[in-house]
Amino acid sequence: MQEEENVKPGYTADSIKVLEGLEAVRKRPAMYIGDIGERGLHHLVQEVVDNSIDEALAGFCTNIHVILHSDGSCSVKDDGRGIPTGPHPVKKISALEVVMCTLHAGGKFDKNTYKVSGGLHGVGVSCVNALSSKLIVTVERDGKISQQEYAAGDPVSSVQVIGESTKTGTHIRFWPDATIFKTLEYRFLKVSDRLRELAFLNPNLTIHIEDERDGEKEVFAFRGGLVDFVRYIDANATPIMKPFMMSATHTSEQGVETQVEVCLQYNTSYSETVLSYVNNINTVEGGTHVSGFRSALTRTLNAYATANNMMKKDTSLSGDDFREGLTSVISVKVAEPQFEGQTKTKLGNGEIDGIVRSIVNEELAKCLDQNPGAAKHIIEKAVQAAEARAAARKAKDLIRRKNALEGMSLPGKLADCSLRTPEDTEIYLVEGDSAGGSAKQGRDRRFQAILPLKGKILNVHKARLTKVLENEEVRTIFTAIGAGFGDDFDASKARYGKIILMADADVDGSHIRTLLLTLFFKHMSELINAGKLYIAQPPLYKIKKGKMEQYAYNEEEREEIVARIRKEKADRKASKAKPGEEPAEDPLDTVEEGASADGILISRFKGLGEMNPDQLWATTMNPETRTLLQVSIENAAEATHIFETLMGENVEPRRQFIERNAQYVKNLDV
Ligand code: 0RA
Repeated sequence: MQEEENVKPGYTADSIKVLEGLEAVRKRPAMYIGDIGERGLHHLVQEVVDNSIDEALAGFCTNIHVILHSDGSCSVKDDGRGIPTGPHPVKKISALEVVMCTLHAGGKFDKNTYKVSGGLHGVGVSCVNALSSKLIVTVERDGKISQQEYAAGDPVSSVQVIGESTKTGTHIRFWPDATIFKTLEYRFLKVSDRLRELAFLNPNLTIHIEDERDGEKEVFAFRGGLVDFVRYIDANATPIMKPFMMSATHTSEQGVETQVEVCLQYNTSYSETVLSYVNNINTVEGGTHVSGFRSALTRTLNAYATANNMMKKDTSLSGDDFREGLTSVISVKVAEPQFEGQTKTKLGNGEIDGIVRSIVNEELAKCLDQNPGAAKHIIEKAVQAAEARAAARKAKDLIRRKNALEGMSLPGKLADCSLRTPEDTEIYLVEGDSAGGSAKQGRDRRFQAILPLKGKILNVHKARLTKVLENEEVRTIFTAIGAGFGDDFDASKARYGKIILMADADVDGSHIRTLLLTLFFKHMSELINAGKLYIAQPPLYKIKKGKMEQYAYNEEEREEIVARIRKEKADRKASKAKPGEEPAEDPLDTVEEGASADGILISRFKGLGEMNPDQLWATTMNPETRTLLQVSIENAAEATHIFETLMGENVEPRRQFIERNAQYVKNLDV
């Protein structure tokens, strides 16, 4: 602990500053962890796990145990070196207390041991402490077991030695503060998806997760690293080769190391999946590591094809030709990553482009030479892609020309809104002509546009871009949104601020929703990342009692409403039961046909078409009263795996997936 940049001398003055620091986190939590909803809550686990991962990256930790406890707390235990517990040279108090109670003190005492560290989260475990009503840290180190407890970031006691141990490690258990978070409920899948991803990216680690609430458990250990990752993503694809694994470490003249790992595989599909990571963070917006990989891929494959006389003379294959059916994972460990872009998930370091490019050029050439069979399949596939692309260009030109001819004409069946400012407007993609009709009548035409879709749209997962663009329904969607397609797609050109998918709550509806989600995920993911894609939530039930009509969006709400009506009725009875007086007619007394004994009629909405325009407006379209689900890609790796399972070629894994996840995808039928 030589560095003092985080801990300035002067005990009294500094301890005041420390207090201020954590107070600031409690005052403005969103500034540190993004938000105070479900995302922020999960960010806390992420932050503690990241610290353990840092220990693993430094080479000292191989096991991490995460437990979601029944009392709402969460614990993370690792077998790293343990947070130092001795007295801090300057502050005199235990270093453990400094780490836990000082903003950004984290693991930065000893910079040299941390070659890399997760850059995006990295707010420090002290933030987790500040936002927990209670936190207990237990450290095994130097033969002792030490422990300290905190409340809202303040120590409740000094560091206590509670026993002896020959092991080392850190165990942090925290209780998220109910006065800060809007929800305290952890979601097993959300935590485990991220832990699985971390286990793929760090092959020496074994990560355990256990949910004490229902006993669910998982152990993630992928000694094959990125090779296992690529196989997982492509679990339901049909590969045309074994994965190519490339890895090397670059050392600069100043001795700064950059570790590059890339794994790729081609399958029989036409779509591309590239997942990229910098220091274990998913770089959704790509960056210099991805561009370096792309240029190396194009260059090396072209060079190989030319050298082996696999192409016509004087032709060359483009980058796009090598993207069809490609699944790849790029993981780099960078000493000082610069994150850019809208969501700070784009790597900006210029030097990484060249580093990745030269490593992939060299390593890929080796893979190709050692696997001539696979190389042949790749080149053949790219040649086919080039031919298809030439055809696609014609189809695209056709649409462009058509658009130009008809003066950028919009689809005939689009009922557009009158406002022209995208940020104020929304478009509903509505399943079926009859629901489309109701929506057109029920909408507020100033800012709501309606595009009715008829029947099932193309499964874009199985089709090549040419086919996608030939599909009338899909083309209509692209045209109405107006942000272009393929390489020319630009989310900022979208004609509407919100794109809302509205489909029935039945089997057909969920099929259409899945097809539409696939289309957006594969071809308009920028719109999802910009938070512009939504799913409308029509009610499931209508509860009728006399002249009163109410809507429920789930079973729980339905029961609440029924209970309330019964109570109101009972109250009314009690208040008006004056002796000798004939009771006035209670609107709640009229008995409906098909109603239960107490006159409450519950009907289940089967489709949007069952609602008249006013009902549709009141329940599903009026911004004042509706609920919209915002679509987000929380975990790109998992999303890809799931889409592959749901939309891919093989039926059996899809059946297995639906069976296993029946509780989560109740309405999903594909
Ligand atoms: C500060 C310094 C050192 C390690 C750590 C913190 C550390 C923090 C966490 C949080 C969770 N698990 C952790 N493991 C370690 C370096 C210690 C040394 O030099 O021995």
